[in-house]
This record gives sequence, C-alpha cells and structure tokens, in this order.
Amino acid sequence: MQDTRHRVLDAIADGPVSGPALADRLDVSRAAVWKHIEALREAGFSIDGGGDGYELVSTPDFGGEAVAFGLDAPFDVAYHDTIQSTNDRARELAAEGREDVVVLADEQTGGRGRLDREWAAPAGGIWLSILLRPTVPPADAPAFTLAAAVATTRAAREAGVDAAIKWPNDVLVPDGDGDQRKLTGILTEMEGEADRVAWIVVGIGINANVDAADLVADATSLREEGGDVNRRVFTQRVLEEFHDLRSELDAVVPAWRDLADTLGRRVRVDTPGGEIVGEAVDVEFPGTLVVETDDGTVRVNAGDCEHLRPA
Ligand code: BT5
Repeated sequence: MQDTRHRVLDAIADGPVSGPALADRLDVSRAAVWKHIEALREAGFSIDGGGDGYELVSTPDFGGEAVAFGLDAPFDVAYHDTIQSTNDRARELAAEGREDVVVLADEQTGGRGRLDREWAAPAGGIWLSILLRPTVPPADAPAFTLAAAVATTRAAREAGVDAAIKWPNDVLVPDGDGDQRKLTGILTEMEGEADRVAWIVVGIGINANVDAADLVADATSLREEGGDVNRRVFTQRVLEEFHDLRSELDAVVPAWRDLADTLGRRVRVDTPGGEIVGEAVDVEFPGTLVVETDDGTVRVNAGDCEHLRPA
C-alpha cells in the first residue's frame, strides 16, 4: 500500500500522468489510483488534476508521507501529530518485532531525557526515534548515539547553524558569550543479551521551528539560530546521514571528532563512579571519553559532561 503510494508520487512528480496511464504503469485499478491521490491530498500534497492528468505541485513541510517521499534511507516512517514519547512508541514497535522504523512526531506530551529527566517537546519540533536491530554486541551501542549526534550536527550545519557536539550526545550552539545552548538531545535505549543487541532505539530531539521561550533555560532552536527550516528536508538529511553511519560504524568516531566541541577543553564529568575533572583529549570507539587528569589518564564510558572555562 505504502509502496504503491510512493510509486504514485514518483510518477506524478515528473507528471502530468493520466489516471488510466498511472493505473497501467503501477498495475492497479483506476479506483486505487484515485484513492492514493485523495490520501496524498489529505496528507498535504498539492496535486493538480487538470486535463493532462495528475501532477505533483508541492510537498508538505512535514508528516510521514512527506518525509518518506524521496528519503534516501530504508526506513518506514510512523508519524504522529502528537504522542507521549516517540521512544515509548518505538519500544512498543520493537516488542512487535519491527525494525528500521522511524517514529516521528510534531509534538510530544511526555518526552524523556536520560535518567528520566523531562524533555520539552512542543509542536514545531522534530521529535523522532529510530528503531534498529544491528548485529553488534551491547558494548558497541554508544556508537549509535554518537552517530545520531554527527548526523544532526551535519544537518544543522547544512542549514547554516554553527552546531557542535558536546560529549557524548548534546548538539550545542555557541551563544556568543562563551556559553552554549542546547539544540538537540539524544536518548538511546536498548535490549539485548550479553553478546548481542536485540534492538536499539535512538531518540533524537531537535528543537526546530519552536521558540526558545517554550523550551527550558539554556536551550535554543533552529528558529532562533537562523530561522525556520523545512522540517521534511531536515529530517531526511538526519536520517540519511544516520543510515550511512550505522552502515559503517568505524566511520562514526572520526566523524564525531571532526564535529566535537569537547576535545581540548577542560571538563567535569559526573559519572556513576564519581566526578572526573581534566582535559578531554580524545574519544575512542564506541564513544569513550579520554580525560587527562592530575592523577593520570581516565577513560569514561558514561556520564554528564560540563565544559569548564580554561583554568
Ligand atoms: C537528553 O537527555 O538530552 C535526551 C533527550 C532526548 C529527547 C528525544 S525527543 C525524541 C525521543 N523521545 C523521547 O521521549 N525522548 C527522545 P539529557 O542529557 O538527560 O538532558 C535532559 C535535560 O535537557 C533536561 O533536564 C533539561 O535541562 C534539558 N532540556 C529539556 N528539554 C529540552 C529541550 N527541548 N532543549 C534543550 N534542552 C532541554
């Protein structure tokens, strides 16, 4: 069904094509063609239906059909205008055995950060969760979080926003006063056995076309940094970059290094084992931060990182 709809879109994008010709080409009935055209119009596609046949005039700025159309990555898109949390929905889909699905929403009513922190997710954002079943050990899972940060940072830079990554998973924008504001947060959840991941959900929260006043202190948005973006295109770019990286995990850390703002900085990292202060000198696969402290080199796998001003 979805497939035929995409083929209808592809055909009328180069249109105009008559209904009977479309039915012939796609090997479906004329009534089926008409139903797809109506469904696409309802999803916000503007389709001309003049004497020469159907022709795509414009694509909506957001939504499931819109993001799936022309997406150069093999993900199904499950779109919701509003939902509690895209990560929660992706976990349900994982329990149903699905994979390579992106749950996407305009608004979340119960968005979650790490450690059950709240994530503000008003309408106008790009709130998405990617459900994957990679054949990797659980220890490699952090690489997917880093890949999401790289993908989002690249998309933000393409949109003209001066974004960079703070270890491990925040995409930040400098505020001009030496501080940084958070544009994106990433929450990765997974299930698996000792040697093999069953599923991973990578949740990416992008403050897109929203006012910073509707977020939290120290947050920014694409709207604040450079103006509203076409969310369809932005989402597609994030998913395409992410797909390239998850297909070549070894490329993730070098790409992350190039876009990181943490390396070379003095940092304080709150870890489950206590606080670590020193200079962040490197990141190693799958996402380990290497910190030079007064007591020697320390490797950190997880924690909250704060950039400190130079001593
Ligand atoms: C994160 O947690 O940064 C991960 C956020 C992941 C959100 C996505 S949205 C799609 C998917 N579905 C979900 O339910 N979640 C994911 P953490 O590093 O713990 O940061 C959380 C902290 O960021 C909060 O305690 C606030 O201080 C701050 N914060 C909350 N909302 C924010 C926003 N919209 N923009 C910037 N900062 C925010």
